[in-house]
Amino acid sequence: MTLPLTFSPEVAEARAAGAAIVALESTIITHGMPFPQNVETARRVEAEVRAAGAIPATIAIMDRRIHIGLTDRQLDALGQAKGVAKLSRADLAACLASGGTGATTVAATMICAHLAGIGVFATGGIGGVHRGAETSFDISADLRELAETAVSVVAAGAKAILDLPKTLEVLETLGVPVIAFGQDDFPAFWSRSSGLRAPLRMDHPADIAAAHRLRGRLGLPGGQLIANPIPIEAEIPRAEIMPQIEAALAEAEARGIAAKAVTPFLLQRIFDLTEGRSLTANIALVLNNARLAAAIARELAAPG
Ligand code: PSU
Repeated sequence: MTLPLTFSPEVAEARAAGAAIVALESTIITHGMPFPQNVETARRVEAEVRAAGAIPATIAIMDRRIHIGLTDRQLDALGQAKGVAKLSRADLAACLASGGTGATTVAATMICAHLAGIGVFATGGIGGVHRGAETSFDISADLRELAETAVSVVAAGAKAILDLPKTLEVLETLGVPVIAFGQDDFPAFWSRSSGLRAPLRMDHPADIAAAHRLRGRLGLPGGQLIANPIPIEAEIPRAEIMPQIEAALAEAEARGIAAKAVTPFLLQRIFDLTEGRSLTANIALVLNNARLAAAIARELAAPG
């Protein structure tokens, strides 16, 4: 049985030419940002990847196929669709089998990118260990995917709504390289610093690409988390956003929000509480991650 992959014309051409390709996820479009900013941002992210010399491949599930690269019309439709499934490792195949429409999280996008031979992927922030995980056991499947699937993920750290020390602990246990780009601290999504030191630091995309390749040669499974801090002019300092994060977390708990609904609920509430500032920052950090991912993809596409 052949893989149910459908490449957009642009991505098919890039593959044939051996060009640099950057995978992009779709949950950020369907569950992470409101319409129309979601579609506008997705388009800007794709344009940013192209401007940086690589080809974007936004990934989503439609009509029993894994789409690697979406046309403008598909992107627009996805951005306005209702009831789209938020897919991770557990439900990717079931969605394909039943013919549903699904957006891919970090975990599912890594799986699909790897099947398509794409080594690097840009997103906003990965999922991780939720606060209170010691009782809820809520740990994003994104972490285990990083341990298993050989894709380098460029993110502005893990989302600051999470328990970041525990997230770093789990990544260490799983043997995932966590590489801060250009600074010592692990970034905290809307803020440049989490107050925690990242286990590794790199300052050049070529080094990140070389480490990615070396892991493959050494037979080490899994990918790398490239933690790229939000640009200084766009950041919301930690002290400023923390009260809003706390308020949103308290509300989620009071309302009994659980499992897959937690992250989208918190992002929406923090958007309301910051009067849209969190979304402006989120857009800036995704664009910044797209640029770095394109630079890494170009290094990976170069002979070496
Ligand atoms: N980055 C963003 N916004 C998002 C996400 C990433 O800027 O909404 C999505 C990713 O798809 C990630 C998911 O995999 O949030 C994490 O969800 P959870 O905590 O339920 O695993």
